[in-house]
Amino acid sequence: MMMMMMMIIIIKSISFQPHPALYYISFVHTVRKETVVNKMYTGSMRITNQAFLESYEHPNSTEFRALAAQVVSQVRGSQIHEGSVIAYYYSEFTVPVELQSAIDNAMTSVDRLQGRRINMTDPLQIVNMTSSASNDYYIHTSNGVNKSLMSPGFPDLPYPSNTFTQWHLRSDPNYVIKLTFDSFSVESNCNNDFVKVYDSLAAIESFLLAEKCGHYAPTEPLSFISSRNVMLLTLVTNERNNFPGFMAYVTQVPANSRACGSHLTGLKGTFKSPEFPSYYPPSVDCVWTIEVPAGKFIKVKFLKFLLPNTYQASTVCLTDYVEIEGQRFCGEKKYGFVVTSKRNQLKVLFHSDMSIVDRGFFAEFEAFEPTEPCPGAFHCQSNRCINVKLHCDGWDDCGDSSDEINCECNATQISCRNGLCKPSFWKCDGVDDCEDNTDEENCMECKAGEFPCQEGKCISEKKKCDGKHDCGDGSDELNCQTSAVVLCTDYTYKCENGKCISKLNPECDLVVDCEDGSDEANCGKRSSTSRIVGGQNALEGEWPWQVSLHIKGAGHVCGASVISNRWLVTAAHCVQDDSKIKYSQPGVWEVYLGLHDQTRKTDSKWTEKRNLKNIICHPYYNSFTFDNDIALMELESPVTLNQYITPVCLPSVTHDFPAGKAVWVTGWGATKEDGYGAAVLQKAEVRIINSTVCNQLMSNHITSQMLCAGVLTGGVDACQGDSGGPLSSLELGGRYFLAGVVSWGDGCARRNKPGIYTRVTRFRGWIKQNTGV
Ligand code: 4AZ
Repeated sequence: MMMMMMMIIIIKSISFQPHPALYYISFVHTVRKETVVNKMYTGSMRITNQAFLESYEHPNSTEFRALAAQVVSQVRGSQIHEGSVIAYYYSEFTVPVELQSAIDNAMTSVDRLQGRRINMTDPLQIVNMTSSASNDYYIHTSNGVNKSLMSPGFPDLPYPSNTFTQWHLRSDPNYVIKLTFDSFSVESNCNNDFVKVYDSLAAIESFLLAEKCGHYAPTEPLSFISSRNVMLLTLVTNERNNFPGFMAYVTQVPANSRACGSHLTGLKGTFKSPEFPSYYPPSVDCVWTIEVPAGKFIKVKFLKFLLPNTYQASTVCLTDYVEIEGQRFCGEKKYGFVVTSKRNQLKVLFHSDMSIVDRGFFAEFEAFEPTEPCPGAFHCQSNRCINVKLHCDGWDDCGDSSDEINCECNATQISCRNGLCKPSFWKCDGVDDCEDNTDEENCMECKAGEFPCQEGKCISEKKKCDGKHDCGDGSDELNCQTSAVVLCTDYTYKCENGKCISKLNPECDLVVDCEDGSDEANCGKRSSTSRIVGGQNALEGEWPWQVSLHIKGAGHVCGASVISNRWLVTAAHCVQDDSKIKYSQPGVWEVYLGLHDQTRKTDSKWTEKRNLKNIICHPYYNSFTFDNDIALMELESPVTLNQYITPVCLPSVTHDFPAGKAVWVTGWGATKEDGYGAAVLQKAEVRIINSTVCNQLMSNHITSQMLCAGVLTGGVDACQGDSGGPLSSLELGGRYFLAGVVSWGDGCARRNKPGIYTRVTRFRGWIKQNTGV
């Protein structure tokens, strides 16, 4: 496969002063605005006889410079001639006003060169050369003035294809610029569309503060501060997948507000990097001196820590770091860390260099008695203090497993060979919990020549896949490659002609198993290639069966899944009346299909809003036990199915979603227990959990109409607002099936507390009866 990578070459530019502030001053004094004008042009060319080298990512590398020089000389000599490197160029001319149209004509003629015959003797074979004037906006902010800027077309239209737009931002002298994004939604692949923020007035990579793409929820602040009175924002887009874009505002803040650090005293306190949780400014040095009462020691807990580690291969932190007693910390520390000092004074330094910034850190300090580093708690080797109950409970709570070594396992635990103890119900669950596989050994306790049934019985190997249910639990007829026509039972798949086949999950697996082909008919598939708690932003069009159910005038309440152009599946508990709202009445709802971002429900061109004609709640829904938590919704008028609105496949009654299988839960629900809903659709990968194990974990509340899925270590789950939404399972044949409907749980993302879903296979007949789907 041919890789197409990009590089940005500045072909001609006015001479930059090395210091951005000086550059700005010289710009103001040397350019006589009334007689000359700056013209910027951007474009791309494909060089077909060069392989893309890693070093082309780095404009300072010898290879980049050599190729750039070659491109410049060849382009200047008009020797444009066929692909593995795409070079984006950026040309700037300072020309007298009267020559403006002449330069436009000259740059347009560059495009015509692409039609020229390729001269095989040219060192670089260049094709597809395009150029267009870059869109440049110049914004000068002053005291008390918020200036807003938007990507082209925002908020009514997606940003255009193949654009290069620059916003040159300036503030008054002795002020710095603060750029804050209110809304940000750009294609998630930064190789295609991207936004860059520079601490300079021109796109000079050594002043690059950040390159951004994807989506940012309003709960994730995105703002940047310059080191001087200039900043540059650029937007580069390619020909495909145009997204809503962004809106931001620019303000100026006094340059001295960048001062940071302080003297901290007392028994405990907190401190953070400048602007945390937003991005810290470049080129700052902060010092915090912590002093606790004499005789006590200091512990500093970094609860959040996000610093770039630009030189990944390097063990030393060279660019941005926190330094304590000569030790430097950088990079992203997902679980935080603790530093202790055996003195009552401690100096914490924070350094950011001139480029690439991140969100920084948030830390707590506290004094402790030298004899008691963790009063009343267990002291980890990592210096963390944890609740004593977590010691030897099978979970790594210290972050370095020091709470799980040298433990004596109790009766409810497995003794792993490596000395760890793990809960017994993790034995033989298909996951190596011991990390030395002890818990997954000797799981098949049948004799040679015998087949172990799922529920423990052993039968002769010969009886497997013979079309008869010898195990009694159907497991001997699962995973059979053949599709013999057999007697219809609870475990067989029924073709539309009434005949039954023995093969497991035959529908939509790209193999015709039924004589009438009915197992391969009516399959939905998403065409996109491309919170849930612990999830991440979904890509636009990634889950095109996801629906947002709104109560008119109140907003998002529940999720649902598209199963045809007029029917949705949701949870019965979403449509139960309460004293204020008649949730069971179609008239109170409005539903959004093809929605990605809740804040853009009215202006996204891929979103369809519908009223409801009918709601069918399962007649046996039990509001105490949540048994049969499923309902159907009929749209008032059908929707046109497309890339953003596609039905999910419905699994047959016998479709098996085995324990351990990775599946996806999606929704706009709370991103933490008792938290707020997400603006952008969230997705999280969870695993199907064995029902017996789940029933033990959920105090015997799991019925056979429920399916459990989650991550038992905690941190990833569906939550309030995700209810009714899909649990999607990718099956053989590349299609997603609706394994579950988000139903209930004990809180959200708690450990050993899986999410509980309605088991859709149990309702296949009921859905067909009521909808015809
Ligand atoms: C809810 O209230 C809810 N953790 C949905 C799912 C879960 C918990 C609560 C599962 O809609």
